[in-house]
Amino acid sequence: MARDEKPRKVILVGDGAVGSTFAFSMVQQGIAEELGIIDIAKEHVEGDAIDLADATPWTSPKNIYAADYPDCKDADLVVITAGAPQKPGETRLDLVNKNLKILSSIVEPVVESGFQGIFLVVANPVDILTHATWKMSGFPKDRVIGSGTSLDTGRLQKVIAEMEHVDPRSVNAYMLGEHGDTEFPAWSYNNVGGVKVSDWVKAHGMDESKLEDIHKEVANMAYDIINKKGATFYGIGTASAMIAKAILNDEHRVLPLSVPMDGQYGLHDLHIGTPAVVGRKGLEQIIEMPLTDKEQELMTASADQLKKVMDKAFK
Ligand code: 6V0
Repeated sequence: MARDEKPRKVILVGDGAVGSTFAFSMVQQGIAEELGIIDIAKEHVEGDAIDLADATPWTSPKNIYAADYPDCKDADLVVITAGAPQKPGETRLDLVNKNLKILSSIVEPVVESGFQGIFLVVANPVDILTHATWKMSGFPKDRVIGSGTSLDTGRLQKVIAEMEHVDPRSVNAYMLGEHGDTEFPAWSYNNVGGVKVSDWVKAHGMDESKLEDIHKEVANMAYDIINKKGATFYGIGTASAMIAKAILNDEHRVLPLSVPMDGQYGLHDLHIGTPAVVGRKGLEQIIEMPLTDKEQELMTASADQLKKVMDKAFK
């Protein structure tokens, strides 16, 4: 950052497992000069802010502090990770009522502060909470973004990379749809070096069921982790720091995010996971991937599932 530039300021709301991992990832990567943290567990935040600041002598100078809602006024980004996490056996959609309540207690005071920046929603069910944040805030659509299928896409890239023995960063692949049980891989696109994963699988003597196995493994990974250790946070903490960096550094990066549908895939009035371009102004472009008929059916089914839960929750 040049000396005369405004420091990049982030307010994190929710200092639990996901929030504190996000904060640590931000500190380690030197993303943002100022990080304020809000949580109902105020003393915990005070301790965490000091603990995080203890990492800065080996990373980069950063102003980290326990914040309050008026501090959001001149923030560039408010990241919401506050909310109940899944318990073993619970789906993300099961969290909707509890987390909508928590969300409204956050969005209102953030907006009241005069906040003019961008909301990044991470708490679950992320697609519905992102839509609700947009509605509650009255913000334009380009200033409310959800982490969408970022984590799931990373998981998919990792599984394909292990199978093909390549670096995950060389895997071009997306999970699309709801960040949840109805998400699906875009097999008609997913490729390594231009060779479709579906063709690679065939060329290596496997049939279509291999693709199904990968889909299931990715979709069930969160359940597997939650059953074993009670929560997932390293993956999403790192992925959401990457999204924050793309926004704050005006990267115009294409990421699989929860964004508003306005006719894309024939969908309206909901947020769902698809590739989108983000930068300093927030959401710059929504990319509608060309889908096969089968993939379009999966996207429609994923949206229908979200709509069903939303209709009940927003009544
Ligand atoms: P956690 O460890 O229980 O942390 C939640 C935090 O929120 C706690 O510190 C609470 O004190 C705080 N909190 C609760 N109510 C409020 C409030 N009204 N105002 C401010 N703070 C509040 O949960 P964890 O960090 O594990 O998960 C947080 C959310 O992230 C959950 O909804 C998860 O389901 C979700 N995840 C989202 C992922 C994604 O890919 N988008 C991935 C994993 C988890």
